[in-house]
Amino acid sequence: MPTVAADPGPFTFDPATTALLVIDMQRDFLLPGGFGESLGNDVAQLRRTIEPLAALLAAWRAAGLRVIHTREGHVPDLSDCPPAKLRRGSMIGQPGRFGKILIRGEYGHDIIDELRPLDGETVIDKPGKGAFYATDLSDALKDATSLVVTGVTTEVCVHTTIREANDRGYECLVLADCVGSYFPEFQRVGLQMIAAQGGIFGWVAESSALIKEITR
Ligand code: TIU
Repeated sequence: MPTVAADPGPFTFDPATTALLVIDMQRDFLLPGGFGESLGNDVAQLRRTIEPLAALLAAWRAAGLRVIHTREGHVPDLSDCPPAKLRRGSMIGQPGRFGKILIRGEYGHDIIDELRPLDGETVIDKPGKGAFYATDLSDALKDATSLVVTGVTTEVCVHTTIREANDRGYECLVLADCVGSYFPEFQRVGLQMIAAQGGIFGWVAESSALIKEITR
């Protein structure tokens, strides 16, 4: 079985029961001039994940392995958005440069062109930060026992999803160069939190270490 050099130790996985999760690589979070940037965030901090993630996706697909994409967003009438989220999420549902912000069907809600899902790949639409809450992700994962976790943002949707996955019994490998935060400090500490205490939430590795194992 492939074994990846990782922190806090080697991560061994069975490719047949491992899925690659690509979390919320949406235009609203990543495009210059979009929602994320309009909140004062530096989208370059997220955009550095695009190239390594595209390379990983190419290798993962070439190996015939499973890919699941997620998108954070809400139905147009916002009936799936808790009022508390709406109050603090301020701009959700408001018109933005790329359509209504975080609303399903809008241009900005969809995944960036560089990482467009292929036909047959599952796309999970989620109303929350975690990908398991109010979605059918558990069913979509079928017999998977391990997850390779990528996407944005490290301390928000990636962390929430990893924590949910842990409580459901999945082993998680998080790829440091394929997850991004608007805040460099949160990126650093967010990754440390995953591997601390002997891997309290999972393992952290670079994508090159995983690619090496799946292209042997
Ligand atoms: N996908 C995700 O992380 N949603 C967020 O709202 N992230 C922020 O960092 N704001």
